[in-house]
Parts: sequence; C-alpha cells; structure tokens
Amino acid sequence: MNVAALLALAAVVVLGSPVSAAEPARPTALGPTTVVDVMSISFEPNDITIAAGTTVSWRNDTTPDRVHDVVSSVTDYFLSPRFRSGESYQYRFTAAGSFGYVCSIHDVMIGVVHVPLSGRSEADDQGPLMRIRLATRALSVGSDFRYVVRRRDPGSPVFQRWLFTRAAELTFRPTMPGTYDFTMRIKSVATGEKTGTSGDSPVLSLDWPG
Ligand SMILES: [Cu+2]
Repeated sequence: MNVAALLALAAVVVLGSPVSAAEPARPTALGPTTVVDVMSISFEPNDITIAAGTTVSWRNDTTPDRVHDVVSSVTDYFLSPRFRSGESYQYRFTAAGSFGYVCSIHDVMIGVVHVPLSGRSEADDQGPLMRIRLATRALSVGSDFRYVVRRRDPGSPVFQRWLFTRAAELTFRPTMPGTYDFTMRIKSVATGEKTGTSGDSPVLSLDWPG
C-alpha cells in the first residue's frame, strides 16, 4: 500500500470515528449489575433476588487462583466458560423465575437467582385490566424456551396452569373482585426441564379493585 492509500485509509478512520463514538458501545445496555463473589468453595451471596433486566457478574476472587464455572440447572439457559481469579462471567436475567446454578468443578458450590414477576392493576374503557410483565423482552421464534405462567383466582386454593408463551407481557381482565396471584417459570421444550429448583418464582399478587 502506498502513502497516499494509507493517508486515504487514515482519513476514513478519522472521519468515521465521530459517528461510531456517538453510537452505543454495545448493541444492548447491560442495565444494573449485581456482583456475586466466587470464593474458593462457595458463591457469596449464594441466594439473591434481582429485578428483571439486571446483569449478574460472577467475579472469581480466589487466592490462590482456583478455576470455576457457572452452570444453570436448566441445560443451556446460561453457561460460563471456566474462568480464573480476576476474571468474571456476566449474564443478564431478562425473565422472571428462580434460577439455580452450580459450579460443575466443585459440586458443593451452588446458588440461586430469584427474579420476581412484576405487574399492575388498572382500568380502561372496557373495564378492569391487569398487566403482567414476564420479561424485558419476548423469546425469539427459534428459542427452545417458553414462559409458563400459572394463576390463582380469588377464593381458589390452588394455582392453575394458565399460559405457555414467548410473549414478554400479558394482559388479563379479571371477572370477579379479589386478589389474583401469578407465578412463572421457564420451560425447555426440548428437555422438559424447568427453572425454579426450590419451588415457584415469587408470587405476584394483584387486587381488583386495585
Ligand atoms: Cu468451583
């Protein structure tokens, strides 16, 4: 490459940089972050509750250096490579549920991440309406996973399976006044595995009238 060509290339790079600098560094923002310390033989804390959209950063703090990983109890929901002291693994939890995980190298190392459902009760010109937010985004058409939502109506002792969906948000029109409860877990269509190793995700309760 001659000098003129190099200068032309340099000009393109320089001219291009203000444009790219104005764009986000990543296609999606990480949002809020919570740190879990990966110790010699434990995760600290090993039981956390976060809002959907939060990124968990598992930071390997072992001295002397010990290699660990982070493996979801549901196959392929999240899975880190092995990482050393000073390194971390990040995963953004976009959907509600209880997510158990383990270090596959040291099976006494276990943890869980709880992500509560959120929602609200409101009304429009057709009457009362409940909006239940399952996730910050819908699952893609090719995804092996589905959101499994259960509902307990006022006066009912049990939850009923309600919906099996990829959608991020549901709307529901209550037919009688009282408290409606909702829970969600995530199911793999291929393996039948479900998130929520210690029961359901935290219950969302909505009242009508609100
Ligand atoms: Cu480990």
